[in-house]
Amino acid sequence: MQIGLVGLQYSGKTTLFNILSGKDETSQTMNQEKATVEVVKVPDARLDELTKIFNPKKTVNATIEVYDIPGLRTGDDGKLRITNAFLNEAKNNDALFYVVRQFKEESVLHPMNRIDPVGDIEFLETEFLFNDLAFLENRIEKLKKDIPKTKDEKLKKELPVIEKCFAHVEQEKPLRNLALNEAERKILSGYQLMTLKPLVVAINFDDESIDKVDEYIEKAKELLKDENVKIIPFFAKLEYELSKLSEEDREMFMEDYGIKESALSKILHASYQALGLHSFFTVGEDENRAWTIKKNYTAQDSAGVIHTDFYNKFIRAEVVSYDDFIKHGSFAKCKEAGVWRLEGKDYIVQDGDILNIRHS
Ligand SMILES: Nc1nc2c(ncn2[C@@H]2O[C@H](COP(=O)(O)OP(=O)(O)OP(=O)(O)O)[C@@H](O)[C@H]2O)c(=O)[nH]1
Ligand SMILES: [Mg+2]
Repeated sequence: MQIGLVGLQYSGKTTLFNILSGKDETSQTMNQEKATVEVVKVPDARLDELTKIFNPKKTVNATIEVYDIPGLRTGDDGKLRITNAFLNEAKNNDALFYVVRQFKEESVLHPMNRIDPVGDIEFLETEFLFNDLAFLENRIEKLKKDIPKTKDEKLKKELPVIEKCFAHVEQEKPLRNLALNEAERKILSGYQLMTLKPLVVAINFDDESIDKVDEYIEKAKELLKDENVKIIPFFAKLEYELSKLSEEDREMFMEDYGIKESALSKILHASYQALGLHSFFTVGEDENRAWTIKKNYTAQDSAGVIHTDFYNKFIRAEVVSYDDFIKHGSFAKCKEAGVWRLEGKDYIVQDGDILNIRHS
């Protein structure tokens, strides 16, 4: 799974990226031209607990790939707009994170000379809408030209879907708010439409503005009018400083500043939520591991995430929920208590299930 940090120049993306990856500021490349990627471990207290119990040779956390994409900057004509290089980097991600700037710092330029996080969100939304609109318009034109000349039923099926999207985007509404069925989503899946991607908005505050957080979040919500978009505040500079402290000191300072959850944890939770993801576990002497799956994955789909062979040769899944396991302490006790189950291929795996796949 890949998430991309996008925004205007100097909004704090690389600073945030360095917090996520635990990197030092010295490795931060200013004025970088290309996106940088980091594989970030997803912390999971439940997995840590299972490791204490099983003491395996290896514990493997779920991971998420974070792309730090260079921000939009003004061109030679003094105008700020999206470039193809930027779009190509942004398009490859499963979800987008808008990183916008509230922090005030005279020594750090803003490409539009303003501190207006909600205005910056609006700018990004408008640019992406415009981009999708142009793509959809071209696609409709092409389909209308090609359909009379071909027997390809696929093209005929595609046209109404593209037209439906076009009508929506034309009203300046992002595609993530449009109701689409599975077949329609499949048709669109290859096109990497920007406003169809799940979105999280991260506002970068300075520590003097902690009391203004709610106000800005309300304004951003009003602008986006979308229940599905999570808006999270973070404090890049402050949290970067804190990330260098010992865990104990960090927790103390976070409490002092009224920061309840670290940027890392907030971002990972928001990504899971935006993408409709959760985790299941496998345990054993050799390895304990957390696996990331979509919330609607069946036992067989989940087996396939471990290994394609497990999908093809799936027989049954042995299932115990994490809570039941902790309550009873061992698989044998779970069996006695009747909470150890054998489930078939269509069982919908729940967050925290401990699975053992039986296969031929
Ligand atoms: N005072 C203050 N400075 C910050 C904050 N966040 C970032 N900065 C500074 O702003 C400058 C730009 O931050 P970056 O994280 O490099 O910004 P970016 O979004 O990666 O910029 P581009 O990659 O050029 O798009 C750096 O000098 C940071 O130290 C903040 O919360 N407060
Ligand atoms: Mg950067």
